[in-house]
Formats: sequence, C-alpha cells, structure tokens
Amino acid sequence: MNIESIHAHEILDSRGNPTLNVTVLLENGLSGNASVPSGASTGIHEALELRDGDPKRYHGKGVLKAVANVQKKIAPLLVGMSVVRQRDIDSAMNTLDATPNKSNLGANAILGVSLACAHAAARAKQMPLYAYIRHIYQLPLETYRMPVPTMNVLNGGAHAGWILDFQEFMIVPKQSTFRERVRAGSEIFHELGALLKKKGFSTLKGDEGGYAVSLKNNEEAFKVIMQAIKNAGYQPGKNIFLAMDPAVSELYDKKTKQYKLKIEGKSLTSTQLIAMWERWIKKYPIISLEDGLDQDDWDGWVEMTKKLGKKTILVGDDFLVTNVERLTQAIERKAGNAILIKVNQIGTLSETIDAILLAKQYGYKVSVSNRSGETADTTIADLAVAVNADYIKTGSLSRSERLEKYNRLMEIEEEIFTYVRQNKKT
Ligand code: 2PG
Ligand code: MG
Repeated sequence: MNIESIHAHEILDSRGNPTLNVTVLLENGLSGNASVPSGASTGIHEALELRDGDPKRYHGKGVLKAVANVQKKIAPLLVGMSVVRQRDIDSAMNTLDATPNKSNLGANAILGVSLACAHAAARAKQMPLYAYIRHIYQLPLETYRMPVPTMNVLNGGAHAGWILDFQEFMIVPKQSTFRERVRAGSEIFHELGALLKKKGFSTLKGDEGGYAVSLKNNEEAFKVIMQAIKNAGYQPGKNIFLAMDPAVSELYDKKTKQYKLKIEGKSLTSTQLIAMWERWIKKYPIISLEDGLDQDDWDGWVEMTKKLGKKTILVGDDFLVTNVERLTQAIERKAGNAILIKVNQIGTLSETIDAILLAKQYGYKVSVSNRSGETADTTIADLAVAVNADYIKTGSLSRSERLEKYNRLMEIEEEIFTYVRQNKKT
C-alpha cells in the first residue's frame, strides 16, 4: 500500500476554469483519483488557491504552478509512504508548505493529493470511501445516517450575474429516505421552472444549476418557491423547508459598515439586516441561514445568534472557513450554531475532519458543501455519510456536477440500507 507515484494535471471545472486532477498510484498497482473544486464568493480567511497569474494562459487562472508543486515537491516527499497514514501524509504536506494558509504549495495542490490518497487507500482496503474515512479517523459513530440536502433552486449573487442580491435560495426536503428527498427536490425544481415560465420569466440557470431570475426583489424568491412546493403537492413547513445563503460578505461595505442591497436600492446595518432575517423566518419556513452577516462581523454574529439561534440554524461559511481556530473562537463567543464544511477552504482531509469533530463536540450542526465551481468528483458525498453530517449542500437539481453528488448519495443509501441488510440476512 505504499505510494509509488503521484501525478497531477489541469482539467476544467464546471465554469470552464482550470483546476487540478490528481492521481496517486500505489506499489500494488491500485490508484486513487480526485479533482479540486473552486469557489466564486470566496471567504478572505480561506486557504490559498494557487493560480499562475499568467495572463497569456486561461486569463491568469492556469494551475500549472500547483501541478508542478504536486509533482516536484509533494511527490518526492510522499513516495514510499504507506497511503493509509492519512494524517501523517496531510501533516507532512503542511510541514513542507510551512505557511498558515497553504500559500506556498497551494491548497489546491495539497487537497488534490490528500483526497486522491484517501481514494487510493479505500480501494486498497477494499472499502467504500465513506466507510474508509470513518475507519481511518476512528470516528465514534455506529450507524449511518443520510444527510438532509439543502438544494439551491434559485441562484443569485456572484453565481448568477447579480440578478438578485442574495446568492442561494434553497429547499430542504425532509422525507425519510434520501431518494425521496431527491425526488421531492426534482419535482419542486421542475414545478418552479413551469411557474416561472408561466409568469413570463426566462428559465436560464446560474452556476449551481438553479434558476437565475430577475425577480422584482429578493423576498419574491421565497414567494415563488413556496408556490412551486405547493404546486408539486408538498407542504411547506411540514415536509419541505427553506434555507438561504445570502452570502452577505459580498455585500458588506467595510467603510460604512453597511450591507448594500442593490436590487432593493437600500443599505442596511447589521441590526437592520438581522431584523429582516427575523421577519422572513417568521413569515416563511426558513430553518437555516448561512452567512447572514459579514465574515468579520463578530459582534453582529453574536447578536444574531442571541436573537435567532434558538429557532434557526445559523451556518458559518465565509465566517468559519472550515477552520478549527475560527470555529474555536465562534464556540467561545457563541457565534453561530452550525458550520459549512468545504474541503478546499482548509486544504486537507484531516483538517476537514478535525473541524467536523470539533463542531460535533460542541453541538454545532455540520453541513458538507460543494463549491460553485465543481467537477464530477463525488468525495463530498462520501464525506457527508462518513461523518453523519446533518446536511449536504450540493446545488440544484440540474447540471451533472451537482447531480453526481446526489446520485452518489442514492447509491450509498442503496448500499448501506439495502445490500448490507440483504447480505446480513443471507
Ligand atoms: C457558498 C458556495 C457554495 P462559492 O457560498 O456557500 O454554494 O459558493 O463556492 O462560490 O464560495
Ligand atoms: Mg456560502
């Protein structure tokens, strides 16, 4: 199970921008492969995504430096190591990088290797990835629980040319099986398309496959989604709930300390924005609010958690960046009550698991998430199952790079709850 060689090359993500694909080849002839996602509304505290900056290639977005770092720096470090020593592999890369935000080797280079090692090791151990992750980190969990999906059916913000101020309007189906959650999501998504068409809107889609519609204001998004849920024969607030990621770090003006809502032509203070969330939460069955305040508005987060935290899941994405240090501070200050987990925000599988374990220890909900720039890689589906994540956020019910994750989760559900039981019986 020793690593024989590591190879990386450029591929394109779902927006047509370069990213890394990494293959780890073992001495036993088996291999593992992973691709790295990429964000658009990136938090300032995230680990660094290394891009070439050469304007002659891919408008500066090439990742050849990261590719070279994998092959010339990381590979010589890891070749010969046992691939099942995931924590040692990850910390060896961190030691070599020697910066707090992985700016030397690039978090994209490090993550590609980290995930490809996990895939290779799972294969070598003849385990599905979700079972391998649970095993290698000795996660203290006995049964498996499928995550609840938060499905981004209406796109705005940086993912949809700022057609709306807020980035993600999601439905949260809570049916008892994952495949029924997917079915509800798909049925509602198509009803929403039909409804928008009837209202005279285009049904073009944003970066995460949700509709990108020029509604008259942000709140209107919830009105049409509520209608689509009913049209599809479901009951909002009973079996389908709502969630949002307004991603307001993107709207925050540091100088005036206000949030600029362009569509509505107004600027709000933290307190005014919290009051608006409170009104919406009363009016609509919104169970989860992500990045409801700016990534550095700590006092605002504390205030928001006091006001809304009992009833609502307050998820830190740009705010917590899958980072144990930021999460520790948040726990101490009682800021937020849930963490979004994105593997490329922190850059190794081991540090991702550490953030999840810390969150669980302090009762923070865990939502494993995609990026707006995705690939066909489905590692996050296995990760969500491995850790019994409360939620998975992986886009809308269209676009293969999103559906790959839902499809993988349905496959895992079959494997865990159908084959395994059948195997036990026979
Ligand atoms: C977010 C993500 C994913 P991005 O803000 O939660 O939906 O967007 O990958 O662009 O940061
Ligand atoms: Mg977000």
